[in-house]
Amino acid sequence: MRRREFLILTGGLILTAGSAREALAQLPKITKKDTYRVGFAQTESNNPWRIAQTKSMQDEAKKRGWQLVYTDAAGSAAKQVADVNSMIAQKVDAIFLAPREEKPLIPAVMQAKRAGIPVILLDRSVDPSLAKAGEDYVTFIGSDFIEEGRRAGEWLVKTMNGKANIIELQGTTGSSPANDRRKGFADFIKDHAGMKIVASQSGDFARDKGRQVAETLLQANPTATAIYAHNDEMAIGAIAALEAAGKKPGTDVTIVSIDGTRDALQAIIDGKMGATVECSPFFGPIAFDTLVRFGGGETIPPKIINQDRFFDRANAKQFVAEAY
Ligand code: GYE
Repeated sequence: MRRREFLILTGGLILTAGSAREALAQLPKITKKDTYRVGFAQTESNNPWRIAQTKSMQDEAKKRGWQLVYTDAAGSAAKQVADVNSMIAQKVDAIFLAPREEKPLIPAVMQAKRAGIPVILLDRSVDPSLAKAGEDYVTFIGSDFIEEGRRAGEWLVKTMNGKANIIELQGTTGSSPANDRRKGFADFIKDHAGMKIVASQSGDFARDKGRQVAETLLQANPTATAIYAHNDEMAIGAIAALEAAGKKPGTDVTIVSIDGTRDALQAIIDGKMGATVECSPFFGPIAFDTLVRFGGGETIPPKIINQDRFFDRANAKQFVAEAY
């Protein structure tokens, strides 16, 4: 009896041993084929960035004659887990996953692994202590979000001469870009005593949520002189909130954000926004190329980092027409 209890306890409680065992099992392989049937599990479709990303994946599938099984989790991590499970049931060759949040998508990654289906993470990552590239999933392809936050901070310090009361609009709580953009920015400004984050709250990467949160935070912090938004959609929402409050965006309050959407570049041209760090949504070519290389037996590095540009008054006009 005692012995049984001990076994149950070890099996149930020592999670680290369980995950270590899982990590030892091999990354699923795929055989080399001319065309693949792949899944793309999108997080949501409520902003131009997501729409551009989906189109890039669909265009690339079409160009190569691959079949794309597409799902849209509509902003729900639980639905995204179910979407991945349905792709597993359909026995796709591989799954491209844009995990909405870092922890809730871990079971989806592990289930695909157990089913022998390789997963490539696109644009967002998962908690690195719970799943590893090269063991549980093939690789992460996307931008360096800490660097994005650092670049936004660097621009703001320079533009505000080291003195600003900052409202931060965070992205989706628990998502890797929100965590890392926050960290990169905070780490950079901490050496500048005049740069203070007076309020910081999530606007869920969405325009209208960003507008609502900015409205509340501006009311509570009338001395704010800058807004750092984790994406352009929330920055555009903040512009609306400032205008509704009778303030001049770009003059009374300086705005910096991340992505490089057409609306953001236009807002820069109009003088309402200061700058945006590019975060490319065009994953199709690199995603499909990486899978082909993996299928051909190549060892894929744990991270494939996109090279991004920076848009401000100096170049927004030049790039607005090609923006999404
Ligand atoms: O910045 C944002 C989107 O995960 C990098 O998610 C992506 C971010 C992007 O909703 O606009």
